[in-house]
Amino acid sequence: MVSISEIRAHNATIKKLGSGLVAVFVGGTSGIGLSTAREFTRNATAPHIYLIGRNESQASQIITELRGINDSAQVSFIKTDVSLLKSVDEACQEIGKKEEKVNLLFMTPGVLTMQGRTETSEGLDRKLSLHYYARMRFVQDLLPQLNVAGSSGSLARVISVLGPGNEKKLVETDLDLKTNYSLSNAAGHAITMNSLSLIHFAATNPSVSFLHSNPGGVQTNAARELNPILKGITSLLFLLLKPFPTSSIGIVPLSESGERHTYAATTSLFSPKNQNVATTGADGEKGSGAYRLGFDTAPIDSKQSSSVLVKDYLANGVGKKVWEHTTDIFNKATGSEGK
Ligand SMILES: *[C@@H]1O[C@H](CO)[C@@H](O)[C@H](O)[C@H]1NC(C)=O
Ligand SMILES: *[C@@H]1O[C@H](CO)[C@@H](O)[C@H](O)[C@H]1NC(C)=O
Ligand SMILES: *[C@@H]1O[C@H](CO)[C@@H](O)[C@H](O)[C@H]1NC(C)=O
Ligand SMILES: CC(=O)N[C@H]1CO[C@H](CO)[C@@H](O)[C@@H]1O
Repeated sequence: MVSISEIRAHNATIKKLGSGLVAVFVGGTSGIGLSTAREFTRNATAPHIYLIGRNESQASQIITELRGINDSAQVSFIKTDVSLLKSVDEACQEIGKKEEKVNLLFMTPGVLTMQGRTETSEGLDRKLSLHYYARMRFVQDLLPQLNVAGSSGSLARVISVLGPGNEKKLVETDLDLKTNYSLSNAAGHAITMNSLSLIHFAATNPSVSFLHSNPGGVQTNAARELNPILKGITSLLFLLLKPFPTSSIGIVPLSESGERHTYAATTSLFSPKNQNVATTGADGEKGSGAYRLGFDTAPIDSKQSSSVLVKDYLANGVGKKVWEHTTDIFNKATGSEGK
């Protein structure tokens, strides 16, 4: 467990990373994305913040708020539905026109829905796309800019906030769950494939680090797409759990989650050169900067069953198979492998 005092002490030193850090927040107009954007803006000097999401009126309030927090910040909003890979490409092209380097790609888009498989116009389940395919497309598209940052010795980091520690066995013959769809399969596939593909990216981009972070139980409005009864139950559950210390049950208040993720986004502890097998918990590849973090902002134990599963999948070629599948999906949806 990284203590909150340690986290705050570190966050007060972010200005040492230099002025003009470029940070892209996908899903940054609500929940953990917004909370992290706030804390990052508070402590960075003249950062360029990009918020990518759908809600323009919400975004304009947030831009005003972030500029109020630090008027040296440049804040831009790119309005798009990121469940479509073609829209991801367009958003990244827009960023690429303005920025030579990207220091941080922070991804939280998602929905908490009880609906079954719901296809986008590109033939992907919307939830699986938001949780996995679209996120990996952002990474792929912004790799040139991330590598410019990393190879000059600056911060270069990707964080996908989902659920390491909860990796599950994959239906290997149906990775995009065309026929084997269930909510539990969709959750498991998104989580396991995030871990495997981030490790894949880390192995081929040695100056960039790739973090898969489990936020623990954080109350966000991802429940907005749930039906009212479930929404009530979710709220009640959070209310009941509130009195317990966060360390015992993994419930992290939203603002603290922002502080924790700002720390994860900027600490040198998770830079590629500090990587070793013991701290990643799953990545057998020495020299790559892939990390799976628990709700306490510490790497997940390598002996945990989920870590063992990831390690086995890497050793048995399943990681490679998942990446080939992902590239195939990219090609079908966009007609190109990306930059
Ligand atoms: C940075 O972060 C620390 C801890 O979260 C906070 O106390 C401080 O006011 C922030 N702002 C600046 C400009 O450092
Ligand atoms: C967009 O944001 C505004 C302001 O926060 C909110 O009132 C509205 O419900 C949001 N719209 C959607 C579709 O989420
Ligand atoms: C996946 O779906 C196919 C076809 O519906 C079925 O035959 C198979 O048993 C399922 N596999 C798993 C692992 O559930
Ligand atoms: C941490 C940091 O750089 N904060 C800045 C926020 O904006 C004001 C006004 O431009 C700067 O003076 C601060 O340094």
